[in-house]
Amino acid sequence: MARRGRGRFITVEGLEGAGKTSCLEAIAAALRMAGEPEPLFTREPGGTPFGEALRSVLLDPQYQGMTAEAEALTVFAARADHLTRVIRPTLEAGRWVVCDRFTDATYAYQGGGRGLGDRRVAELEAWVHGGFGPDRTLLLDVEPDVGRARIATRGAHADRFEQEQDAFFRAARAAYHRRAAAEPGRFRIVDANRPAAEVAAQVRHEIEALLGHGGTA
Ligand code: T5A
Repeated sequence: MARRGRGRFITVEGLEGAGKTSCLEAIAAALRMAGEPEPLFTREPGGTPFGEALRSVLLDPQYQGMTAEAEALTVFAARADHLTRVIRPTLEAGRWVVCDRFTDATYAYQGGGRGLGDRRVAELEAWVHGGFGPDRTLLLDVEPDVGRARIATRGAHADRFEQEQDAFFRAARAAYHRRAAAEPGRFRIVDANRPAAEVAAQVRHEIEALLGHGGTA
């Protein structure tokens, strides 16, 4: 039997409440319809026991005041473990990986929101994953107020990032837009201010289009 080629690496990005978690089911449905094996769904920060432990620290409001540098290094420490132990081996085995946030989130939140700038993030990116990156990134673009209102209906305590002010999220969103403009071949922007069914329909369409361009690499 012919060995399957490398799987595709899909990332989903956007601000809090954009609907990233909700859109994972739309991605799964599109792949199922196309007869692709179930992808590996994972997330950042997280995806390994070590990464999930660092996620708990990063989201914990008791660490309010963590420096931007410490935050970026912690995110990349989790990512190094995730890439080596989960993402790369899964792709090499021919399976798709769908990741809820990846390095574009570091450009948005630490580079933009915290003001660390692109250069520092790019240095860490070069060290941790070099030229490796997603095949397709779906940016669920939402107004910060719209996303915030959705999160508020959950009634859960705000995590360390959710406690940030509007200026932080506006800067993160602007950084996402710069990333998308710089790499139009990789990014697809989905207007996530619309009703969930419309967002899911566009997400399915984007995955079908990707499959139409060769499916498994
Ligand atoms: N982070 C992460 C960094 O700072 N740097 C990094 O490098 C990385 C990788 C992770 C945090 O870490 C930071 C960013 C984050 O602050 P997280 O929990 O993974 O936190 O991310 P969140 O964005 O906080 O996840 P959320 O669950 O809050 O947002 P989602 O996943 O975008 O939204 P979702 O799908 O859970 O939906 C939220 C609610 O809105 C409803 C849903 O039903 C749900 O109730 N909803 C809609 N309602 C109306 N219309 C729509 N279109 C809707 N879509 C969803």
